[in-house]
Amino acid sequence: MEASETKFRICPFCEATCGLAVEMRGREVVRVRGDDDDVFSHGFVCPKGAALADLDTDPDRLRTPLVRRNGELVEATWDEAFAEVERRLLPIIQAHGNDAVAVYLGNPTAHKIDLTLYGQVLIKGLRTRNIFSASTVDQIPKQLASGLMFGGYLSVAVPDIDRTDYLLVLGANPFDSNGSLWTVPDFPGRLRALRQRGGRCVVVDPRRTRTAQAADEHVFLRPATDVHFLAAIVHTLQQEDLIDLGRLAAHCNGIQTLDGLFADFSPEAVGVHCGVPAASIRRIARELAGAERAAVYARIGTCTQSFGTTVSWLVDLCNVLTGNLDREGGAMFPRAAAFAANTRGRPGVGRGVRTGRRHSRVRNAPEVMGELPVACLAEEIETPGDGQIRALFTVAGNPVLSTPNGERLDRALAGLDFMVSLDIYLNETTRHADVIFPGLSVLEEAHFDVAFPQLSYRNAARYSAPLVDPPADRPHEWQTLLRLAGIVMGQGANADIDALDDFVIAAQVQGAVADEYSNVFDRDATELLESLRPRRGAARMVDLALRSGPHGDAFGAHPDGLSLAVLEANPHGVDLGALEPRLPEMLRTPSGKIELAPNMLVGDMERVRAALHADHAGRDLRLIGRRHLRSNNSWMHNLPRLAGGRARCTLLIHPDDATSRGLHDGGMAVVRSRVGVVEACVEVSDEIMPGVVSLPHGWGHGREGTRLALAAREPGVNSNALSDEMEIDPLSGNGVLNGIPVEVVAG
Ligand SMILES: Nc1nc2c(c(=O)[nH]1)N[C@H]1C(S)=C(S)[C@@H](COP(=O)(O)OP(=O)(O)OC[C@H]3O[C@@H](n4cnc5c(=O)[nH]c(N)nc54)[C@H](O)[C@@H]3O)O[C@H]1N2
Ligand SMILES: Nc1nc2c(c(=O)[nH]1)N[C@H]1C(S)=C(S)[C@@H](COP(=O)(O)OP(=O)(O)OC[C@H]3O[C@@H](n4cnc5c(=O)[nH]c(N)nc54)[C@H](O)[C@@H]3O)O[C@H]1N2
Ligand code: SF4
Ligand SMILES: [Mo]
Repeated sequence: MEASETKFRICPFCEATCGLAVEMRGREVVRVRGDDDDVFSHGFVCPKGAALADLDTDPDRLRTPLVRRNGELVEATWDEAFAEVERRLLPIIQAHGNDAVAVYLGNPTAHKIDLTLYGQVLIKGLRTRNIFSASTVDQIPKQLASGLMFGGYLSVAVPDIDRTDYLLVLGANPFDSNGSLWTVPDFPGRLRALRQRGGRCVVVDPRRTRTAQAADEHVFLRPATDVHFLAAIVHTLQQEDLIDLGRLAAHCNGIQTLDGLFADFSPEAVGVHCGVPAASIRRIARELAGAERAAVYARIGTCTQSFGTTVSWLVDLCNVLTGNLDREGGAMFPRAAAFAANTRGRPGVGRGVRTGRRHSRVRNAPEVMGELPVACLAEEIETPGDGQIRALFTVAGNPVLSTPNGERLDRALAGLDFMVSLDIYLNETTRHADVIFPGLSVLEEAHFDVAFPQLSYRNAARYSAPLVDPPADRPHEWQTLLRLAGIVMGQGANADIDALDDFVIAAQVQGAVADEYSNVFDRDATELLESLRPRRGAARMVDLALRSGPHGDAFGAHPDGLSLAVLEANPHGVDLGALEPRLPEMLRTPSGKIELAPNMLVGDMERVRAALHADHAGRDLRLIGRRHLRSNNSWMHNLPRLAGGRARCTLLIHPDDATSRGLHDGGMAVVRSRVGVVEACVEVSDEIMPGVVSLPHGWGHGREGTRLALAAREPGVNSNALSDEMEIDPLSGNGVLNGIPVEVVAG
């Protein structure tokens, strides 16, 4: 028998980016463990990482393009599939213009270099205003708040968990999610260490999650009232004279604007609304201010609500006002080795961020970060007129299951003139496509994280080479995206994509040598391009970004610096040390200061005030989501190692609410919202607070035309049949996926 060999690969499934040790025999995966020598994750792994092999061998995973012929999706050659795109798409663009074509980028776009880097090339080539992504059902509120305060959409402060004494967590469950906008493998171990050294962790969540159970204190909070809870924390800091900006004082604008802004939000005024005793809010404010080193962290539960941006601002306001931003043990800014906008250009000042440079056609929702809210996608497809969306590219996304009123979108997709999907499955969304281009096996791809080192608990640089070569005839996804870019730019299905790729990298090199603050300023672009040879595609872009980045070798000028070759020689990664203070150098606001009181957010406080007094009549329960360790959004339910066990797509309900409705554990309940109705299996538990029910998202499999045999056996229901596409955070455009008013009756 062939000897086995252990190879190393960063896990691409979630933001923890664990290093995996993959034992292989030839092309076959024998075993997957955590890589103990990984400089960043030190051996941590979860069941999803270990299921890597299942994804490689999944018989349902697409390996050949599919093209719709006479209504049926049938296998086709790559050339046939690209030719079909050219044949069908170009007439649509010619007749109706570029805006008639929309793009939706899904979550794996943030995890896969090919998709991250070349998705943008396709978008540029398309020149459409209709760009959508999973960002508007996820983190865009936090990005907007960070952009307004610090000047960069990825300048997000993360807790320095290994050195903090106090961690306040709202709306996040890293025990199951492994963290988000905070790359922190082994959160459970780090929390344990924090508590062992005498630190304290408080979790604010409408459900007693595994994270809450492991913390020192769990505070039940009514969904979507975080904004009031945090306003009361700020109120208390102000009123009790607990504000101490420390060294940040010199770097802040707008502190006076905050005076009086929170006057109406005393803990006593918001307590009942939040479902939290006023005394607890006051105490938490005092603890936060009194702790030697503290950090506030909030995630999905606080972003996917109508005050998402304002809550995200208040989180960092708490960090700043208690003197905990940008200091050891507080909330800090990583310094990534590549691709970080806050390490480029002039340090300490920049253009800041602007939104609303254009608006959606039907609802007039403002653009943020160059995109429109995905909650608007269905109406933009359905509503006739100039600028109507007639064709769609989905790239690694499943919006039918992941976006508000997904069932309406499901119907809208059926009405498109043409749809192309880059995906590895024929699922609830891609079943509507006319052409599907599959990605490679996870074993066949290189890996480099573009975004997550900008959000990491510690600075490090890591790269994974492919574990095995792809079959010769199968393109990398960057090549697929370039061919599609060639088509939409009118160069035809057989455009010279190498020339296109050379063009793209040349522009990036030009940008680097023109940046007077870069380590390659004024260098000869041709010489730099020459030394990137023979790399191509994503690897070449990564090499350029590393070498011209803050730790880079500057193409020889700093011989000890980083390059892709250095990372290839270090398969367990290169540690770049604990986070270090970065203010004011990382700021990119026009003022060169932290903007504590951006107009947009101060202005939103009026709405916050009104919500405090809104009447809560109507549907009596509030629906929230949840995540399970062995699930990943909508697309890992087909893997044997992760499937099975207890049913996971259940409606969690408090015993009191169950009793009053005649519901019992294991029985069925009908859940109705303004937009939809589902029938779900009931799970009675006091881990959820009274008045709140929970359904996980990403379920609702087994539809006609999909090919997910195992997932179809335990299909679950689509929780986004209940979320309302008309409810968004007006500032960021993010969908409201938590706190949805619902009515529940026995089924
Ligand atoms: N109710 C509710 N809804 C939610 C959430 C919630 O908490 N509650 N969470 C939201 C969040 S945070 C997110 S990020 C979104 C996710 O929203 P989406 O990104 O739309 O959904 P995913 O389920 O992540 O879909 C990923 C898709 O990528 C495909 N894929 C996987 N690997 C590859 C690859 O290598 N190449 C290609 N081309 N495709 C690949 C999968 O088959 C799948 O179709 O859902 C959101 N929706
Ligand atoms: N196992 C697994 N891991 C994942 C994913 C997955 O699907 N499965 N998805 C990945 C993705 S795309 C993302 S973005 C991250 C998300 O990572 P997290 O942000 O940690 O997401 P969740 O685990 O959904 O935790 C959100 C918490 O918010 C709570 N919540 C709901 N509404 C409110 C509210 O109004 N206020 C407060 N304070 N809390 C509320 C919920 O009860 C829940 O415990 O996870 C990633 N990792
Ligand atoms: S926590 Fe699990 S899914 Fe996330 S990166 Fe680590 S092994 Fe992969
Ligand atoms: Mo996400």
